[in-house]
Amino acid sequence: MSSTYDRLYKVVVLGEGAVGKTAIVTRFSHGFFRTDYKTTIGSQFAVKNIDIKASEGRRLTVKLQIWDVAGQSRFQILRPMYYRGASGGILVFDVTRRRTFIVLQEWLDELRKAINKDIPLVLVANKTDLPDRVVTPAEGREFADKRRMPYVESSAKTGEGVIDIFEQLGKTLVEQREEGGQWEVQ
Ligand code: G3D
Ligand code: MG
Repeated sequence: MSSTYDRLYKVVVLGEGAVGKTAIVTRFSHGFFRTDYKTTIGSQFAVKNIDIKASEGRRLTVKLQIWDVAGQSRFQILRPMYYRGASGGILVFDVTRRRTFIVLQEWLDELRKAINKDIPLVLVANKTDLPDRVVTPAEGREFADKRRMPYVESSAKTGEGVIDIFEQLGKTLVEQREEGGQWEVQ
């Protein structure tokens, strides 16, 4: 309770199994990439502070409580529980597997059904370091634009784009609040 921050937000990370959700959260919260972690069981969360530039040149310390929700279908029944109270989300697909892109809308539907409102989300095209990419940047961007979400390309392996994901989300969350939005947890 003693750590200092201006805002606290719960963030959920969504997307099919093996798209890189855990790798992104690990890279962001610990700054490294591991290949040996186990398939996320149920859920777990990481906490990390980021600095966000707010209006009038103010800087805010935003604490993100990031819930890495298990993507496998056998956890489907549990997921709505983890969505509860979320202020924002990160929706991840794997640029080398088209299926993970095609099912994005299902993830949005599941989230909306669980929390009954729209929350700020960032669309993440992950694994851009791999040579066998099949989903183009234009396709990803179009999906995001249609739903008015920021779009970020990332590689949890190289770290490229990872910080950007959370900064974009943090910025959107702060701006929503400044416009009288209702997404803040506390
Ligand atoms: P998930 O949490 O969405 O289920 P994970 O996905 O984070 O467990 O990642 C699934 C696999 O993809 C892991 O490989 C992980 O190392 C790999 N991965 C995640 N992000 C990237 C990335 O940006 N680039 C590359 N090349 N690989 C990535 P393993 O082999 O451990 O199953
Ligand atoms: Mg995982």
